[in-house]
Amino acid sequence: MTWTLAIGERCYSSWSLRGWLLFDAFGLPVETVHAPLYTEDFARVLADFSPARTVPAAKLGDTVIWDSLALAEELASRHPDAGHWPVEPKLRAAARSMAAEMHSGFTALRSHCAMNLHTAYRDVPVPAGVQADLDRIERLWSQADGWLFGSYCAADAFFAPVAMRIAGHDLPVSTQARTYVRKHLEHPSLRRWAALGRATDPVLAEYDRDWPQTAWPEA
Ligand SMILES: N[C@@H](CCC(=O)N[C@@H](CS)C(=O)NCC(=O)O)C(=O)O
Repeated sequence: MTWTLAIGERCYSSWSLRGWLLFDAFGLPVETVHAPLYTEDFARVLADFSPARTVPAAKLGDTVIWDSLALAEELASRHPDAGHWPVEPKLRAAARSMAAEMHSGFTALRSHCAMNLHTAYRDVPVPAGVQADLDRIERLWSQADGWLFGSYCAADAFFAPVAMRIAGHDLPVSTQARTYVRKHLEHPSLRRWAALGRATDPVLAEYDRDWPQTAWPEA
């Protein structure tokens, strides 16, 4: 039996990207069903994933997981060798903390700079709240030597859409943070997700901004 994952539009749904990476980047098979954001079909698709009301929502038989952090933990429990968390307890605790902090925070950055894999912007203003979020992200990423904890883990999957926000808005970050963003741009799962999204997603006007547009950074 294979997991089914309800996702929104790949170019825009950052939580869907996290959920899908928790399968694809860890070698776990998953089938996707599309729940189109901002349409009546969204609720119709999610009716099969009750009581989920957001994407991602995962289903295996009559088991449903309707939150990305719960998905990370449940997949890690069910597939202990997949590598969702570092094995070393101190690193594992830090990785879980990072994923949880991302899951519950960075609201200024998230609301100012939506993930948009169709369109990249430049000369984006950086209000104080967004700068504070970037400062915190720099602090958390400062230990990264390659991926955050050596091998790609769930904390990296949680920060993948943050990296896409920084890349797609050309936000001012350190050279080290840029290197980490580039690792995400080059990750095979991320590249496949972005290519599929760009090929199949409509451009959603809700995500248009007045900032000057630029080419999406090449991986
Ligand atoms: N806490 C949830 C957040 C999921 C979420 O907010 N997903 C958005 C799409 S990126 C959604 O489904 N929005 C539709 C809605 O809220 O009606 C998680 O971690 O999975």
